[in-house]
Amino acid sequence: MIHDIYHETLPRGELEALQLKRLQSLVERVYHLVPFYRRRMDEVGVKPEHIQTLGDLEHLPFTTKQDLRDNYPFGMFAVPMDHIVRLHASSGTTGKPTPVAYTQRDLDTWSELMARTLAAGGVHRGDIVHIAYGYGLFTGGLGFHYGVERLGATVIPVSGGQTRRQIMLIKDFGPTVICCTPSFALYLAEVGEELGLKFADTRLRVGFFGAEPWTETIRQEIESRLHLEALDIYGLSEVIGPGVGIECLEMKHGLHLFEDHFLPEIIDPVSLEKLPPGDTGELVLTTLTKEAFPLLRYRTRDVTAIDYTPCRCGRTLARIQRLKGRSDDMLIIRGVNVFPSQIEAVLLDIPGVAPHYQLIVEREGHLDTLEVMVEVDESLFSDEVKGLQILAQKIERQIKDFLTVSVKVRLVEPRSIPRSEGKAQRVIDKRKIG
Ligand code: DLL
Repeated sequence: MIHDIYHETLPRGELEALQLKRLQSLVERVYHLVPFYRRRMDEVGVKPEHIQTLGDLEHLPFTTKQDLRDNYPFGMFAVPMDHIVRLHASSGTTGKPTPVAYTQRDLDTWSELMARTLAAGGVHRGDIVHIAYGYGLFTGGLGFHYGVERLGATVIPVSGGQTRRQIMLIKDFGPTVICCTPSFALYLAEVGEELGLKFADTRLRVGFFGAEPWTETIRQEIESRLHLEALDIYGLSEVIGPGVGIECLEMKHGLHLFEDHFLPEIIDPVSLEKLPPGDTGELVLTTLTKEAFPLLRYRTRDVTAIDYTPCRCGRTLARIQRLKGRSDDMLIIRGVNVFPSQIEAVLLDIPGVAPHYQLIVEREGHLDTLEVMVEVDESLFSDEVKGLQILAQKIERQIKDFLTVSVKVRLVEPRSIPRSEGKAQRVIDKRKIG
């Protein structure tokens, strides 16, 4: 059952008419209710009545994470506090978190979007859904929770942590669906196998993995070890949480964006020019329906490309490609742009190398160094040192070939890189600290 099939399959003309109507009402609201937006719009001389077509979006100012920080904590909210029924906060890598707010209607919209997300993966009433995303200020746990309830399926609100206990619940409660970060899925596979659980014997059928970058190779690994279909789900707290984009089962080639609620653009992160469909750039999102915390042209910093061609599943919603990284956490190593996911792709193509790695960036004198710490299989590790050296050199060569950057590879024992029960910390950039 697809919940809101009407909005998922609208002909483009009708969808755009709806988007324009919603955009006009949004701009009207933020101009009158949020001093920050009024100031920004006045600065560029745009009034709400100037928004006559979707193309006029380009005249509106961007909003950045820095703007949210500058208005900390509640300066960007568009309704009085007594209309706000929920606060969450984004994880925030530096300093204070960014609070985000929901009215009751926002929670209804979010639940509906999450029900649509789950339905895109074939989830229905009668399914049992194991939610191992963290519950709390993070939007993952509660976002999924309300979506499952809206759909009428059964929730197991496990949250993060207690991995061995989670394995027991997967065995005993028989969930058919699992939701967690891709790195935690691999950790569950590892612990489950250690405890003798045969995932093929569980009832798990489909998983919703997101909240951090991952690759096709990791997808294949999760699918084969957990014996399920692994779908990529995208979202960010500032925009709503999970429930912004989801792959459908028919075509795991891009994530459908819920365009009836979020208006996408792809821009060049340097020139800020809008890019045509198919070009890779930074995703910018405008929330069309949110009441408490609306955003105009929010720069997500997530790098992807957009495709408006129809999907075999029948949805007319545009698709974004699996995220390629972020325009702000992109590492620049001696002048070369490096996305951690590119290094991961190289590592995962090498037999004997585990999908657990960490990148350590340092500066020696004026030179950046990038060390790739990666776990290898037990069997390799018990080999003689010579064999390990040859393997390390091989990886160094392949990374050099692929990325044109020289790195130092350090092979470490299985399980020596700290596991995370939420998002994996892939990059340690020591250049910023000292
Ligand atoms: O991670 C919301 C979420 C929860 C999404 C559960 C999916 C599942 P934040 O903590 O605000 O919100 O982090 C948002 O995480 O801007 C991306 O850089 C990254 N991210 C989210 N989903 C994906 C994905 C949640 N599927 C930030 N692939 C975003 C790659 C992702 N990166």
